[in-house]
Amino acid sequence: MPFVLPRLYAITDARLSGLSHAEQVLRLAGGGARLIQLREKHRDAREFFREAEAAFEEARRAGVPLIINDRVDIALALGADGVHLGQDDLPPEAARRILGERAVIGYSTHNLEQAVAAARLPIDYLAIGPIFQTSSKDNSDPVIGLDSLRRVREAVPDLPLVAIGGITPQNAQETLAAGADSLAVISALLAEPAEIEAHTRAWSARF
Ligand code: TZP
Ligand code: MG
Repeated sequence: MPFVLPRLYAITDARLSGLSHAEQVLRLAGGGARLIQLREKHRDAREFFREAEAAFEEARRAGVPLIINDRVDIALALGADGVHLGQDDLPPEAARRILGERAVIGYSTHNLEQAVAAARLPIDYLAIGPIFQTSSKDNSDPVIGLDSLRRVREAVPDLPLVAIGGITPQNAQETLAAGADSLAVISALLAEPAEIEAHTRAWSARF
């Protein structure tokens, strides 16, 4: 599936939503999400793989690319569209060797220095954050704010840039104006499970 980084990048959270990853994908895709990441921090590999299989089926049915957080092995086993890696995961060069040229590899950074270093890596997009306060990540790095986002944009002009952390409909526009190509969002989409589709539709229509 050709990779396009859309304005909204939806990320699943089974604890927050109380829903399976498959059900979240169904609702997010139903609301018009064009890129979804499965993020699972509490289940073991066996359980996550089973869930990811079902979620991948829903994503394929909806024609939405699916990225797996952390787990290169699960991304490979599923044939998912790619993987999203952090500073403590397998290095992007190793993931590229495993997954091949066509896989999408995203990489999280948390400050200017990391972002500049990441520009030399074999990645398809760079994520930077948390931009604002977030409660969706345990042991979150310090909030960097919009000024840092602007500095990262200037220092790394050529890589697609995803902003993450505390992004809401209220601060989305200024985050895009500060240089983000895409907004990665968990709680503003998932915190009210019955409204996931409606909230996603509202975001998709607005941005
Ligand atoms: N990485 C940096 S902040 C964050 C991650 C995974 C959580 C973003 O979630 P929310 O609820 O959109 O702030
Ligand atoms: Mg990670």
